[in-house]
Amino acid sequence: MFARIAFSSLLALSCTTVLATDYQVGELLIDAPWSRALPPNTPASAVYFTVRNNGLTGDRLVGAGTPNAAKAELHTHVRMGEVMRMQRIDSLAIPAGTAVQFAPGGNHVMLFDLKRPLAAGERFPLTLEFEKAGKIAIEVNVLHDAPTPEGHGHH
Ligand SMILES: [Cu+2]
Repeated sequence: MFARIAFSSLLALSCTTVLATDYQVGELLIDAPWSRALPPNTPASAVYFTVRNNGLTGDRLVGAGTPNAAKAELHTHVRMGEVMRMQRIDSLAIPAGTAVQFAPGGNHVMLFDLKRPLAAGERFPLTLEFEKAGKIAIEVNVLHDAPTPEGHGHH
């Protein structure tokens, strides 16, 4: 039992260092930004992360940009009859005291016309713009798969 606890804290510690790089702007914390590794010539991709709002007032994510793609848009998924389709949104509320997930099948930052392929192990810069907190530059980790839950939630 003790060994198990010790191992999982060690794991959490190493994940925090390697994967779950946190970024802070004002009262907002951006956690573990990642993007899926893609074959060369894939035209579009998506970036995922978590935004925690530790403040007492709500904020909104209003834009994103990266030198790695011609265009970045905020997207979410909406149900259209039987299927979930992604849809562009102008902004997304980050209410006070909540953590808003950007994840496959849900909210994401969509990247169009990638300037170069995204290979696993690489990182690329992304700027997020919030209505109140302003802009923050983060680094996106390119991974084969979504980070494991152990990489999150240890804050
Ligand atoms: Cu999309």
